[in-house]
Amino acid sequence: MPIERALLVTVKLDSEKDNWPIEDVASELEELVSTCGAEVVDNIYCRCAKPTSNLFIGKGKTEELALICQEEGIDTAVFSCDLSGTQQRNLEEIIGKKTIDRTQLILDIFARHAKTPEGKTQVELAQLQYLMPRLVGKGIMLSQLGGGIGTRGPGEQKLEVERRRIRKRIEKLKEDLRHLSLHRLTLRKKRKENNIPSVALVGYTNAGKSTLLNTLTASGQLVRDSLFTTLDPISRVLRLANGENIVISDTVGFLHNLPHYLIEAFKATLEEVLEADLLVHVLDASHSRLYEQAKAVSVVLKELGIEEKPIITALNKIDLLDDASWLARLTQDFPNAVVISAKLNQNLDRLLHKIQGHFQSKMASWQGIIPYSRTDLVDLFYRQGRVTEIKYLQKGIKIKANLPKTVVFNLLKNKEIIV
Ligand SMILES: Nc1nc2c(ncn2[C@@H]2O[C@H](COP(=O)(O)OP(=O)(O)OP(=O)(O)O)[C@@H](O)[C@H]2O)c(=O)[nH]1
Ligand SMILES: [Mg+2]
Repeated sequence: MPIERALLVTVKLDSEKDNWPIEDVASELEELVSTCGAEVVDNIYCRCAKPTSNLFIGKGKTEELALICQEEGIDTAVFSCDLSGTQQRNLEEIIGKKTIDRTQLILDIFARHAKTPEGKTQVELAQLQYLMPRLVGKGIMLSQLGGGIGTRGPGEQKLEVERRRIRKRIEKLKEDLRHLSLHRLTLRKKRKENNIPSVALVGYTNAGKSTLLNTLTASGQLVRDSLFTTLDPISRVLRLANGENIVISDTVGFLHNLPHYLIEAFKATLEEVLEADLLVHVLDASHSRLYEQAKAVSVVLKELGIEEKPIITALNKIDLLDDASWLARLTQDFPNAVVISAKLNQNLDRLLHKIQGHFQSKMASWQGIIPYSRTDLVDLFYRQGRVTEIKYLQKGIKIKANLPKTVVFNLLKNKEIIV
């Protein structure tokens, strides 16, 4: 099959307040298109004050695009903005070629990369949710005018049947996701009972999260130099130097201007992130848009309502840095970050040390004597901390342990216990 030839249309509205220059939006769009396996033939910039409801961009500009498509043998026009169904159809009519927007592009990549049933279910759900509002036809417009003779053609009926079918399918997919999520909830509950701390790797797509998980746990997770390689949540247990276990999870990468409902659709995948005790933000230190990417990640974390979670920043891919001043600037701007190379296993011990330090600061050593009527507490100590000494005396069970500070605090208030 010949390679699809794409024309990119990067649109920047005057009202957009983000700090992404149009060139950066364009080059990211280019990366997304290349990830889909298409060839980027040309990239047209389009600045406008306000989107129009029928075409998004101006009519003159659209006709110009039509001409370029003809001259350059383009198969597909890809817009960097989100288009409504009407805009997309109108643009397609004038341009005369398949016209898609950035969300469709992302969905296409997601569909290619989803491997597990859960990943696939989420992608299908997002695709259908994208499609639903775009299923508008002439028949519907007429029926909204009050119906009447000749307004209920077979076209409308077909559309209505289709819409009903999709709605049913959406419900079914949501139900499937609820089941899968329940299963993970049970696993997480078990972990929580055993007090295994959880760490989630977050970061911009392609920052090196999966590589980091692999190097840390030698787990063979798929790594590729393309966007959104990971779509399914993967968790592994890792033993720290102090003998404590933690669960570390890899997940879907973030992106600038990620459409809101895509985040919604991927909430199940992001559950590990939502529930994690600690986040490790992996940044690609060699990327020219590092600062914008870091900001985009903060925006997504905020949108997920977890911007307050403790976070350790890891500046990754330092093996690719040959400019010392760039590294100096980064370490100044991210003073608490650990500088690593996930691929070459550089400084990962420092990162682990930092993770360990974080959890240790939540623990305290405790010793005391528990009455025999409260052996449930001994169980709790084993589950939630580390018991270093246990002796069965006549007056009770003498215990030395490393316990979460919250547990120690409650013990201090307990009159049955001899400290
Ligand atoms: N040179 C170098 N390359 C790295 C390093 N870490 C990751 N990479 C490369 O960066 C690319 C992306 O790595 P992944 O681990 O798949 O990135 P990710 O963050 O999981 O990406 P998504 O799953 O797409 O969000 C791969 O080609 C890796 O080999 C590093 O420390 N140094
Ligand atoms: Mg990955």
